[in-house]
Amino acid sequence: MDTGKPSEHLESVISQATNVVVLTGAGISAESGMPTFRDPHRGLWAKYRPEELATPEAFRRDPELVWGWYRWRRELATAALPNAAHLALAEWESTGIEFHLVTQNVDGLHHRAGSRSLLELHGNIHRERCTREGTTLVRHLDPGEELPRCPDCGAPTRPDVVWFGESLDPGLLQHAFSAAERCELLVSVGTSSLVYPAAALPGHARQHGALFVEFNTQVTPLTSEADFVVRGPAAELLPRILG
Ligand code: BJW
Repeated sequence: MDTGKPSEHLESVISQATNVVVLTGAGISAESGMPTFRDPHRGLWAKYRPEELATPEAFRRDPELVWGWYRWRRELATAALPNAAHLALAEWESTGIEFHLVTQNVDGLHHRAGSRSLLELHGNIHRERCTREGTTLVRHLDPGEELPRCPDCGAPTRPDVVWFGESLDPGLLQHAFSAAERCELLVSVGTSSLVYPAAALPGHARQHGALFVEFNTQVTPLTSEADFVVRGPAAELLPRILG
């Protein structure tokens, strides 16, 4: 573990905290085999253009292409297993402290690890949403199937995720920011802290008096604001420090 700032008190800060918000990103699922977005070699955006796959315009232009990509990612997520970092967060929540897990991930691995106080800010890849009625559903999709359609009204469905330029669910966002205002410790894990509004959560918590801890393999734009930095793979270091 290489800590960018003094870390001798981190374990005691964590063990004494009674009101915690954890913000996670794709890095926490990396050791489950899920690709991150912005890794320069293996990241999704190194191989695919977000404008062609993760915007409402892209879906209007070519829904088959977008659905093909999401079906592939859905299969990856289904085959993946929660890793030691997902499990450590679920265990932390189970100690009974005031705990909110805010994730940008759509892979469903936190839920499968047992986390319950979970806010999925960018949606869930296992859900579809009717483009006409806005209703959501979870069902198996066969790989060769044509464009999925709503079983009630027949309109095309889309992945129930938040694309660039789309608003996040206002209720979820309000819940996350209000939890950040009240917490004494905000821990970010495996996010590049580039995508807003999620990236504003640590700053919001700090403005309201919280300490901020960052777990990441790399420096991010928020590293210099962190009270503690834990540099290295989350599945190894998070369980060790929460231990
Ligand atoms: C490890 C590790 C290991 C690796 N252990 N660590 C304010 C300012 C500037 C811009 C905006 C703003 N407000 C809105 C915007 C526009 C836009 C935005 O933020 N753009 C920026 C890129 C500049 N935001 C939006 O459009 C949002 N909507 C919105 O704000 O609506 C209102 C509005 C609209 C337009 C204008 C103004 C207001 C919506 C954002 C939706 C993001 N959608 C995606 C796809 C979701 C569906 C899907 O999965 O397919 O969400 S994009 C992608 O990025 C995905 C992620 O959730 C998100 C964040 O990525 P994340 O999780 O941080 O992953 P990476 O890959 O970036 O980072 C991984 C990190 O892990 C790295 O740091 C590694 O080092 C680390 N790591 N292995 C620990 N083992």
